Amino acid sequence: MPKLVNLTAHLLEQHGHDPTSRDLAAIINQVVFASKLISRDINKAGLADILGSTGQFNVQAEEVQKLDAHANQLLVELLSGWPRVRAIGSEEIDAIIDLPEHKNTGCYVIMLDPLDGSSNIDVNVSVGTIFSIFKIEPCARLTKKQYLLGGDWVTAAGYVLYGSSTMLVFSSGYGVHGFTLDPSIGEFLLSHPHLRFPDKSSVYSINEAYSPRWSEELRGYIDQAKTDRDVTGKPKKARYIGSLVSDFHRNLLTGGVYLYPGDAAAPQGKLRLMFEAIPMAFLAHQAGGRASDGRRPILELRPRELHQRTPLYIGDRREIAHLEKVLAGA
Ligand code: AHM
Repeated sequence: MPKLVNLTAHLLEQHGHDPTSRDLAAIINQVVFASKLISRDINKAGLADILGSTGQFNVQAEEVQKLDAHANQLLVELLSGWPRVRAIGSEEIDAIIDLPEHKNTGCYVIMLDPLDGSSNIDVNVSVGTIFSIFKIEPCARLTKKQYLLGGDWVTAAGYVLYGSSTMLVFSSGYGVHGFTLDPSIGEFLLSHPHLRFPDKSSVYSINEAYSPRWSEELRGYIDQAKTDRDVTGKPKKARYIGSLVSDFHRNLLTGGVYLYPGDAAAPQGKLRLMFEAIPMAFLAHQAGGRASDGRRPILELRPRELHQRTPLYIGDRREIAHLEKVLAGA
C-alpha cells in the first residue's frame, strides 16, 4: 500500500475479495459525504444561524438542536437514495424509515445517531456522528420485524468525531482504523491504522454528579478507582467530556473506560442500544476492548424497541471484566 491511503483504497484493500465490498463502500461513502457537509457546517456554526434549539422535542422528549435536525436530514437523504439500503433508524426519528421501493435490492439496515453529545454544540465542544450498518440475508425477505437487529448482524460501524480535526473511526470487521479529514482536498486519509485499546486503564469517564443515585457496588468501584494506579504505577484520572464519541475516542487512544450506568432515577441509563451502544460496542470489540450493560456483552443483547436504552460500560477489556464482577457483588 502507498503511504497516503484514502478511504476508498483502504476499503478496496480490505474487502476487494468479497462481494459486499461494493455495497459497504457505497454506504460508507454516503455517510462520509454527509459527515463532510456536517463538519463544514459545524465549523461555521457560530457564524451561520444554525446554533441553538429548533424549539421542538424528539421522541426522547429532548430538545432538538438545529444542527441535530440538519445532520439527521442530510444523512437520511443521502442514505435513502441508495437502493441497497432497506431501512434507516435514527435517534431523531420516532419510527424506523422503511424503504419499500428497495424491497428487492436492499439488504442493509442503517442505524444513526446523527449528532451525539449535541448539548455540547453551542459551547464549541466536540460532538460526533455514530453509525452502524447491519446486513441480513436473504435480503429480499426482510420484514419490518427484522429491522431490529442485534450485534451479531453488524457488518460495519463507526463514528465521525468533529473535534480539533474531523476524524472517521470505523471497522468493517478487520480491526479499527482512523482517518483524518484533510479539508484542503476533502479526503479522509488513513492516519490511525489498527487502533487497539492500550493495556493500561488510566482514565475513568463517568458523570459523578449522579453518584447519589448509583448502586453501592458502583460507588465502591469509583471510590476504589480514585486510589488505584494504572499498570505504569500512575494514579488514575477522571475525564468526562459528556460527549460519548469524544470520551470513547480519548480512551481508545490513551486507555480507559467510559461508564453510563443505570441508576435509581433511570434504571436503563440514558444511552440508546441501537444508536449508541451497539456501534460503539462493535468498535470496542474490534479494538480489543469490551462493552457490557453490567451483566452481559452489549453485542449479545436482543433489541426489543428502536429507542431502547441500556446502561453502558465500555473500554479496556480487563477493567470492564473487573467492573462486571464488582457490579455483580463478587
Ligand atoms: P444525546 O444523544 O442527547 O447527545 O445524549 C448522549 C450524550 C452522550 O454523548 C454523553 O456521554 C451523555 O449524553 C452525557 O449525558 P450526561 O449529561 O447525563 O452526563
